[in-house]
Amino acid sequence: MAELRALIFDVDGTLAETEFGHLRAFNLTFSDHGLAWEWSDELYGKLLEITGGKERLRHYINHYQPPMPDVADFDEFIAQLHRDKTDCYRRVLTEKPLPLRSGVARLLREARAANLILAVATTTHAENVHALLQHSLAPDAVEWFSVIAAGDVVPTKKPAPDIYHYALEKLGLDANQCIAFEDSRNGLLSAIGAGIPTLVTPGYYTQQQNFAEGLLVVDHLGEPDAGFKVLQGEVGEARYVDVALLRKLASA
Ligand code: XBP
Ligand code: MG
Repeated sequence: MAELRALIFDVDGTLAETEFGHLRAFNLTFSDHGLAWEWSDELYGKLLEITGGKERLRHYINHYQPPMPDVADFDEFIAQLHRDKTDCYRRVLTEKPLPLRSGVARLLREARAANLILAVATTTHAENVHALLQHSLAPDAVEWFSVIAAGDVVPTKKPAPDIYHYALEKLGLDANQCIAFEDSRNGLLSAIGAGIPTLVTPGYYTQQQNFAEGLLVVDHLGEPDAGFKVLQGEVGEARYVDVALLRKLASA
């Protein structure tokens, strides 16, 4: 690998367990629209196979055939539901900020201090990323990131590599100058599809998935006083993910 220049982060499940907030926002929106739909935690775990909120709604309607209102324009129905869900999700994040996962804030601060470039590559809407960064990290945290590649800027969502190709192009870097951070198989496939070595921190909905292609798999990034558990890969003496470990992994 070349010299490490940038860290590219997935958002949902990687920076925080945001899917709890997304699920709440979907269900509140269904209820606001008078829809007798309620996604359980178990069903949501299955629906997460489909990345992207609009795509997930469409899949749910097509495969689970819930009671449907009379809609003149199906695409517009999905689009409106999703716009309202995005507004609701941002309210959820603002009213009760979600905690970031262990080690995330520390590593982002260390990476900035070490002059590594920070970027985001996510399936979710950019406004959702901004809300999470502002409320859960720091008021100016959006500015910490040189590139926020999000949502519908590419035609095909993860596991397609498009969003990572887009981020690399905006960064002006090669894949081997970066490390990606993901929590799901779909995310891992997307990042490695673009050639980017990927560190995986599986989360609540993704811990049973296969991460064989990961550069390193740990239960979380960890803190000096609460280290990670290594699930796959070699870390030497390291007990948490820091810039030194990332540089070592990058040069191996
Ligand atoms: C995250 C997702 C997202 C969110 C919903 O996948 O699948 O779709 O659940 O986001 P990843 P939107 O972490 O792999 O990017 O409703 O804003 O689409
Ligand atoms: Mg994710």
